[in-house]
Amino acid sequence: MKPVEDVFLVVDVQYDFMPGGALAVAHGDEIVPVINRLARAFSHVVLTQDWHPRSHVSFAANHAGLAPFETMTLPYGEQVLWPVHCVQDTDGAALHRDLHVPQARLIVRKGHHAQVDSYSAFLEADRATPTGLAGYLRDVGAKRIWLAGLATDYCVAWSALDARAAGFEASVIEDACRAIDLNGSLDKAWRDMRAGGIGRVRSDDILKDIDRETT
Ligand code: VGL
Ligand code: ZN
Repeated sequence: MKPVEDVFLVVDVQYDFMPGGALAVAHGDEIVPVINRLARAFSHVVLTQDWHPRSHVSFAANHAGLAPFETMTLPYGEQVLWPVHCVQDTDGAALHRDLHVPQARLIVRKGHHAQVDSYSAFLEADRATPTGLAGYLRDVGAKRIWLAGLATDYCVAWSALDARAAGFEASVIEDACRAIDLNGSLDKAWRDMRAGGIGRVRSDDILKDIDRETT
């Protein structure tokens, strides 16, 4: 078991990001059993949930003449326009039913402000509005954040970079993530994360330590 200073941050394991979902991430469902296995190594788990009002500024449908995956400039910068996804209290916004992490003690819902997106679990896209997660993690004495979930190149990468900026060590468990990969976004995300001092590990690296302890 990892010490209590280690927090497993499981990002956006929601139906709309699964194959067949509104903003499907290829093979997104394959990470669910990997995350369930990894969760055994952590006493402290936090989940995130993308959670938008239907009027959300990131939805192409809310901008006449623009289509999903085009971009537009908003007051806080460039915004990719997405298909309508993870609308508050819809089935698509629900966490995958096969995700079994009973000890998870906090679910951070993000993207709830209609005019601001939030890929990051820490800071909204205006780069100014905190979600409260950094304060929570500091309060509970967290030091290292281990990230998994969807999508590698958006919500996972932004959360990892912001975890680091907030003063935590951060590592992404690459086989417990899947990417959207829009216009080279996945390569860029890994480059940015490497430059930002984010670790890149595989689930086996974590699980073999655990198995050694229990055998
Ligand atoms: C995400 C795009 C829009 C994600 C969320 O979870 O990576 N990507 N909203
Ligand atoms: Zn979203």
